[in-house]
Amino acid sequence: MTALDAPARVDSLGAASAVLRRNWGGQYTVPATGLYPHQWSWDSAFIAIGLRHLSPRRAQLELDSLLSSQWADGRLPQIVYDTRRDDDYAPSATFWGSADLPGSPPVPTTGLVQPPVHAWAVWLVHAQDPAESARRRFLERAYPRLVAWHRYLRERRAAADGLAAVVHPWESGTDNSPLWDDALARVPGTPRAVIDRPDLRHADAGERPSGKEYGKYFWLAERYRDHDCADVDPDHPFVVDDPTTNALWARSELAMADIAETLGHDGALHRAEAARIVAAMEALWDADLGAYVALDRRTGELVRKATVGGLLALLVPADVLPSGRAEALVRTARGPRFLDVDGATPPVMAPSYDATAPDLDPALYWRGPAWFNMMWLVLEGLRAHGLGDAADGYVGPMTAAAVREDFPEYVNPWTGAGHGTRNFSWTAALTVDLLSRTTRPEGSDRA
Ligand code: 2M8
Repeated sequence: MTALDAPARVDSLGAASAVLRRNWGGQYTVPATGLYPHQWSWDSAFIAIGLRHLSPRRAQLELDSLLSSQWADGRLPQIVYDTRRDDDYAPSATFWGSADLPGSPPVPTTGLVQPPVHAWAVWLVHAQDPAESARRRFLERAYPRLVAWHRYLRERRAAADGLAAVVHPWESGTDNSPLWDDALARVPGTPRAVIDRPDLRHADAGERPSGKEYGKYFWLAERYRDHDCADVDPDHPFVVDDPTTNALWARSELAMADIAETLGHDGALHRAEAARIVAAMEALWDADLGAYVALDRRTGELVRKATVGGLLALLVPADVLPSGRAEALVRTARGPRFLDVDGATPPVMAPSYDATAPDLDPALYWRGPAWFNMMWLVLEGLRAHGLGDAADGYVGPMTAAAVREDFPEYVNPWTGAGHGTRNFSWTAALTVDLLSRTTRPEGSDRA
């Protein structure tokens, strides 16, 4: 079980809850008041998963506010802007000018998306307090929006291969992952916009994407915006099937089945869709690495690098995965590339990138450091395959690092030393989730 005794747990829960209270803006929680002063899509989902233990109602509001910023085509935007803070983050709401784009919602947003973890978050929030959820008709409101969101992925982002592609590294949530290096190499780094870097006021430049990467990020964002964010640009240079996005899409379809059945609808279509996505992900399987990788749609080539996102099909039960796949993924997760359970110095948390890769950097953003959302997902994956005790063993050291380092954005996987911004919302929220569940003996293996 956890390394924390009962009083330490109570203190940790208090400290994590205080971060979430400070970052709450009335309708949603900002990821961090300085570095990320708006609403982020997948952050809100992870935050709601923690908030459900503190206030199911606030968790519902968090997701409701994001879902109400949906575009007419179903997309859930990567960022919903607070225009009072438009100078504090780049690219800004002014850069995107979403009001002028067809099908945009009344609130200013980016045109990009982030990984689809929302349906699963909605289900977990509902399941925490079904009576309150029913009273507020939470699922009734969320379900049609989630159906439209997943339809957007299927109809606008999936090609013949049936997998959802990302059109910008920001959409993967794993912005400067080594998975994107080759595709980014053909993206010009010369946007028309002047690149402002308010992020460097809040985080060390050595821990953020480089100026060169930002040039390419802005150029790609401009190109997508200038094509009305319409997903019809045949020459968009960055179109990549991302293992994180697709694994979370499959997991969320299973949650959609639960939501549909709770509402008296047929869940079978969603279960079939989850199976279809998992089958399509075969195109991303790399047997040598024992992980799913990315596929560059512009070259047709696999990007053969193991990242923590390549393990996330573990979130799908073994009977939906191809035979032997769950065992292979568990071996990789617990092997030298990630948790290294038999190694001399196993990490506190799984690194974001293959620990055996010579170019891993344990302090540089998505190129090596461990992230609390990814580790939380890995632990859920281990639990889904009967390894609840092994998963529980990480909770104490992981939450202790979160508290000791003031809820950092990410950490050195081996020392737990904090990096990036502090008082980061999903770190606090997932700390709340892990501690709330492990304090209830009957809850440790349940969502
Ligand atoms: C980071 O991404 C944003 C762009 O979306 C940035 O670097 O400015 C990523 O870690 C992403 O996964 C996260 O959602 C976002 C806000 O926490 O920050």
